[in-house]
Amino acid sequence: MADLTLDEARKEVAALRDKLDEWANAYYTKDTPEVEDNVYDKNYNRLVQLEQEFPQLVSQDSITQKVGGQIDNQFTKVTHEIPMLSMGDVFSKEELQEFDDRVRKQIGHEVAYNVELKIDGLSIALEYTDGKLTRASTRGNGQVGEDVTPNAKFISDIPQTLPEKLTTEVRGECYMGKEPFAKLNAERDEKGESVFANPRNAAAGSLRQLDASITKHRHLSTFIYTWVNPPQEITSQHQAIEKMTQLGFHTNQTGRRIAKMSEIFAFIDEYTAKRNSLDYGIDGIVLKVDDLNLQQDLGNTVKVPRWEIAYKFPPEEQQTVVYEIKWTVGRTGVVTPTAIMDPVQLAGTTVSHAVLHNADLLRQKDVRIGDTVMLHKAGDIIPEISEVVLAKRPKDAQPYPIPTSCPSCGEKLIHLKDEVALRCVNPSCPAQIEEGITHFASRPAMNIDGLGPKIVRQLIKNDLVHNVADLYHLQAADLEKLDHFKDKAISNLLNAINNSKSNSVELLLTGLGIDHVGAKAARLIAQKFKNMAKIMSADVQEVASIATIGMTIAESLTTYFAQSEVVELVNELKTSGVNMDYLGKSPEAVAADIPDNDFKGKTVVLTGTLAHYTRSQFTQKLQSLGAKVTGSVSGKTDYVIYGQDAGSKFTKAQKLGVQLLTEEEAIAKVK
Ligand code: 3B8
Repeated sequence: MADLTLDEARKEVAALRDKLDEWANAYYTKDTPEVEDNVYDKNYNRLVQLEQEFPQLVSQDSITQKVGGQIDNQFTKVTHEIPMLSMGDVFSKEELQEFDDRVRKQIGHEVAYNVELKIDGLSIALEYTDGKLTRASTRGNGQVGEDVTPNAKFISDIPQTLPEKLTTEVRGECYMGKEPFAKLNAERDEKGESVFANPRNAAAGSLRQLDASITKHRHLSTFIYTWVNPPQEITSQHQAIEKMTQLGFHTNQTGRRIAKMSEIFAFIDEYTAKRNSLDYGIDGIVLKVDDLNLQQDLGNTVKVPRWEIAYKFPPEEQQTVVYEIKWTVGRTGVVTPTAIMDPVQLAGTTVSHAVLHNADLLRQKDVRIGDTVMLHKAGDIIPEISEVVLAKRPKDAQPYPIPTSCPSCGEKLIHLKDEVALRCVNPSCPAQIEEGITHFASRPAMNIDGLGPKIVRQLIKNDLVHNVADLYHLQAADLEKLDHFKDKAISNLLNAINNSKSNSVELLLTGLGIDHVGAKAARLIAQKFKNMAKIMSADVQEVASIATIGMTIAESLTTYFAQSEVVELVNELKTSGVNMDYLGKSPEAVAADIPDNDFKGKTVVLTGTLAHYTRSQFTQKLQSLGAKVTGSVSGKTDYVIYGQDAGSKFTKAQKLGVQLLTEEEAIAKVK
């Protein structure tokens, strides 16, 4: 950064402030965040860093000079006699160590901290007069908040009266648990209403309702963590928590008084791992100097207390540079952009590609070639670009053009009905045919060894195949036309194609590449109907009556087979000798062959990240032992096997009393 000129810094600061103001406004007053928290934090910290480096750029209206968010003028205002500060935060253990170094230096000796979970909600202040709840308010901008007293009356864990006639104020976090959050969003989605991006926003949107009866139905909770004016005999944070608990406040019981930094780091590791299995969201750990007198000695800066700090969990994100945007045509003609980037390590894997899903998203995120982008993993798995780092955009970067014609066949691209997807609807588009045939030959489908994308491309280019049925007409003389394709390779491929004729029908069904009908659905359908003729004449209801098959699959299947070209294609395959019957062994017959073991006949669910096997390896192993591996936990589940970062399935298993096994315990049983 030292190499930035003042002029460059001024530009970057202005851009950061614009962006942060907009995001903060969306976050605080509309309760609809536009970016992930970590993106906001990164940008905010960058602005702080620049303002430190270039103090002449600090201005009163910079977001760094305000506390918290904007206040909304629809609510009655509440002035906080004692400001509601926010916390300073750090993002690494090193910075946490530096915080402890500063504290010890200022105090002159070792100190003990009360270590608490950082609940992901919004701050709330509760004032009691003679033991009665008289006012509840939000933080607002720290000085002035909003009066939410009527709303607080509908939060069941907030005591309306205290067992002692105290006139006092406590503060804490108002949050929505993961389950009520999921339920609320499901209901909203069903009604066609917008869903909340995260529990924090759902909590804010539910508390800050002018019509308090809405709050009543939202299942909010609180964790109270600060006693603003405790009685004399309370001398530490942990005592304050204990006494507030006795007074009937809902407090978080995971807090611990710890003096050693090594133990604090262990606490962090413990909750980094347990984070997903808690019933409520946390985004870090809070360290508070436990002794209230020492807290006073340390005091506050203008913005944050000096005696406490928040350690935020590491955002699993990375910066990298986009050097190409590639458009690919899928099996169904959908044309999608993929950003190709300098490879980076991200949450355990090397990532160089990020699918942008559709042209709209590319336009919205305005990703340009040469741009530096922030990458994270959606759902912990799929690499996704969170945003472009505008400060690093090359001066000559141009908005990326959205193609109007198919990159493969050149036909005009269209939007079907109300789809966002761009589509090539040319049925003879080579890219679509190539994808379709490659899929047909792939391992989960007809499993034709040696028929990968390269060979398929050549077959199409040489006009040897136009659809999957043509594969079965190929002769040795045809294959001689392919590059570097000699006798041995030719006979191997012809053999593989010939062998595929005797596959059980579910593989053919998978290979046809019907929307939504993957290998699993195909197997279930084939098991039920036994042969292709019956599958083709099945009606929607019959298909949907299969357990775990829904209307989407059923409708897709029946619509597909209603097309005359499809009927023709299947007939052609049949004439070529492709098997049309279900040959699978019955599950009972398969099970009878398996020797007794702990998993035979059991229903098992895998969750979290496994350390020793991939999900599919472990699933195969369990299936080979006669277990049924399913995706969701219910009363019928016998075991839940969990790895790192197990989430809602783990919690549900605990609730239902399903036996939980660590990956290691499960492996021990398998051996
Ligand atoms: C002082 C103490 C702010 C906070 C605080 O779980 C202050 O203690 C604060 F100025 O915001 N989100 C917590 C949490 C938040 C705060 C806190 N303690 N456990 C939280």
